Amino acid sequence: SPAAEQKGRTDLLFKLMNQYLKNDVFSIQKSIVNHVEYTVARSRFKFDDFEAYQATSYSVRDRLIESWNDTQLFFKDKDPKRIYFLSMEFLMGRSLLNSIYNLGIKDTYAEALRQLGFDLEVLVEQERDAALGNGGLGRLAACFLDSLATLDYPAWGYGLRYEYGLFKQVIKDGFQHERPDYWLNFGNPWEIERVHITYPVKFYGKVEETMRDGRKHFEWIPSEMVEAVAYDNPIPGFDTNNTINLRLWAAKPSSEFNIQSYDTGDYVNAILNKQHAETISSVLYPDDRTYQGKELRLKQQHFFVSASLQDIIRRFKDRNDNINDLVNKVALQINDTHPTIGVVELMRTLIDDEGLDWKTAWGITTKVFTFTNHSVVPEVLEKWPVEILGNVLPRHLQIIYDINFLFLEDLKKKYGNDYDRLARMSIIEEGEKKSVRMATLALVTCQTVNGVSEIHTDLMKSMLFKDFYELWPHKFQNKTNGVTQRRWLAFSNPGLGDIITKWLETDAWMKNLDLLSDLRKYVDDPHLQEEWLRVRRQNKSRLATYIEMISGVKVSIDALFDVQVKRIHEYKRQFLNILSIIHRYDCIKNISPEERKKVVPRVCIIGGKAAPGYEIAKKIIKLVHAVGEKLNNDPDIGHLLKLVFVPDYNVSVAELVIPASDLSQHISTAGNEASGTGSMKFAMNGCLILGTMDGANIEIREEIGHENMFIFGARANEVPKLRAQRKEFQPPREFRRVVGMIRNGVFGHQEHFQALCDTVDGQGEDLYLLGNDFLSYLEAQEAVDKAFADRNRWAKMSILSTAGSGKFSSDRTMKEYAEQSWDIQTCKRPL
Ligand code: B1N
Repeated sequence: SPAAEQKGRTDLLFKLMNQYLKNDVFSIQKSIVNHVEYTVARSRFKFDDFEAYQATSYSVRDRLIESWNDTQLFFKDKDPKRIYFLSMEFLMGRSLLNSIYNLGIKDTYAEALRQLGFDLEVLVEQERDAALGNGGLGRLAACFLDSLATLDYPAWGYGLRYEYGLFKQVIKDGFQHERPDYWLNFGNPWEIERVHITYPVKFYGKVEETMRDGRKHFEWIPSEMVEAVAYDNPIPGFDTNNTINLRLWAAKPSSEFNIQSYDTGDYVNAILNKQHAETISSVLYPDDRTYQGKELRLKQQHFFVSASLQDIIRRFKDRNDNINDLVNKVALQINDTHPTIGVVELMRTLIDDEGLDWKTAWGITTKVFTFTNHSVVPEVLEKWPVEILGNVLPRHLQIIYDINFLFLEDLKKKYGNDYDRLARMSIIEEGEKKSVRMATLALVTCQTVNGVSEIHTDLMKSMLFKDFYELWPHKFQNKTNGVTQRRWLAFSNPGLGDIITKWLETDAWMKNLDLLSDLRKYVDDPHLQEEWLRVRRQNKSRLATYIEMISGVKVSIDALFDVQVKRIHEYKRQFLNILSIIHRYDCIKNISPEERKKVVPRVCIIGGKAAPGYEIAKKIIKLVHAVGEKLNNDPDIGHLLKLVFVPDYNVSVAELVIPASDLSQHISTAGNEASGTGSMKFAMNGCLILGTMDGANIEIREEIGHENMFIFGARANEVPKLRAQRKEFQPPREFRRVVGMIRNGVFGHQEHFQALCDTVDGQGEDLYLLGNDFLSYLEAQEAVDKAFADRNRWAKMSILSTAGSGKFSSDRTMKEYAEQSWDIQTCKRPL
């Protein structure tokens, strides 16, 4: 009978695979060697490091798939309310080490490989970074996924599978050049292509109005259709059986659409025309924080949210019949405004495809979405020209107009004819070129909006979105960012991790970072201080080797490693850092050999990418090289001061640099950095912070103690006034002197730097107040020298930095979102 046959088959399947893959050394070796033969197709008797990396990764992937499958089955069975994290960027970095650590099989893999004649540490270096993000925003999304998996939340990430991630930075002659990031060229073992999970995504065309059941009905007839194909990236949690999913969409030509174009006789051209569909997911836009209005970017946004929503609704319908239950089963988080068109797409789906009336659709949509804002200044808020939006997404523009009409009607009831206010709050910005304000659209349609640090949220309420805060105070929340301590402390700084575990007598801090505060008890213990400094020295020595390799500059590990690594931007003030380095150089040059003996030696390290079109940022990179060239080769200076630029700063380079830094700089003009997350990684690793009262620095200072940080500069509330008085401001003599040195060609290449100097000493310029903050910056630098000269004091401050960084775990951030924004519960798979 069919039933018996079925049972027979089930029994057979159980027999074939009745347990998980084994994780003893021999089983792991077997699976690696099998992959050498059958996946990589090399001989088990002869394979190189890269092939060993590939085979190792495939064997880890097998284990990830087991866990992924079972977790997804468990979620499906329990059908809890799920959180979907929509983001244009996920800056994942490498996966191998992170995966085996999280799965708890790192040591066994290391041993298995050692016996086979390979060094895990070497293999790990073979992996290309997945750089599907620009910086903080993308890396935040990646840290969030790690925490969501670790905390057992029923979560998925959704994004784009860019063929080219963030450009590779190549330095020639001190200038940045951009090269494509061919990260997929040698295959990607960490993704699973789902050839059958595809959705059509529509573009362009027109909207037809008809009557249906006595109601107006709108039908969007697109003129372009592109297929979205799913690629799943398993995200294992740490110390849990849960593995969640990051689903990334790639664009493929639609197989259904436009079939008739083949019948015109021009078969070859019909195919070539379809090829351009794939360009939608081909490249990540580098962030230059100026709104560019590129049509392809809008298409990327719509492409990924439309595919994601179709996928989410399909999954919802597997288990639910009533679309109104969506609000109980689905939470949609939008990472900045980039996925905001998804709100409109959901309205469109509910009304046009599901046949709901406006009110019902609105009721659902406005309950499922929550929005995180990541910017402080209004100039960078995303807007789309009505013309472009209406052309690419005609039905969406209609819906946006309808939303805006109803919203403004409501506002009029409240504010009467306060037209200034209505114009400010309208989703549509009037003017020569009308445009859609995406942040306003998100504010009007989302259940909550949050900032990413306390000061940022305060500024959102009092400046950026003041009108909206007055209207809907209950919508506003703060969620201070965090980072995952697994990747950023435990795995990238195992030496320090071991010390922490030893002194706390537990490794529970890996899941509960608040425990770090117990280190305070031992801060004066000379043994702890000794061990602490020893590991930090080892890390510095690793970095020194790397620096010599990339730049040829030999640096002393006794020197203070002073680091500023982040995207290059005027508001982040790398230029201020360079000016103080020049000042230091100038001082050393002008003192006696006797006095020089008292100077605390420094290695200044700067790294980061400039957006390809951001000329001033590119000049800053050139200046770092020019100044470095001069002082690294000055025999008067010797080891007292070095300046090196770390090229192509990315997640992997960060993992090397952060554990080896003594001091890190987060010196944005107050009121400009929404949060900053690099600072949290440095603090966790026992690196001291030199910073302004901006973004998360303020909260870090609260946690670590002001006496353990070096804070300087104007406060956010003083900045507007100082800016207004720029014309009258006379920068201090010291400032004028160092800028003058650049202008006068002390570092050569004069012609390149005039425009850069103009930004700080031109009449009424210096928007970022470098001149205003210069003296207090120099004072803070002096305080740094003094503290570093006292070994014990520095050790103590370093330990207290780590001890005070418990709050900055992304686990804490994710719990806050889960409880205050998404209203979701954990869903932990038993083994
Ligand atoms: O988001 C990070 C914050 O820690 C940083 O302070 C903030 O600058 C960063 C357009 C952005 N804000 N906006 C972006 C990225 C790409 C793009 O195309 C804007 N990134 C941030 C995490 O909260």
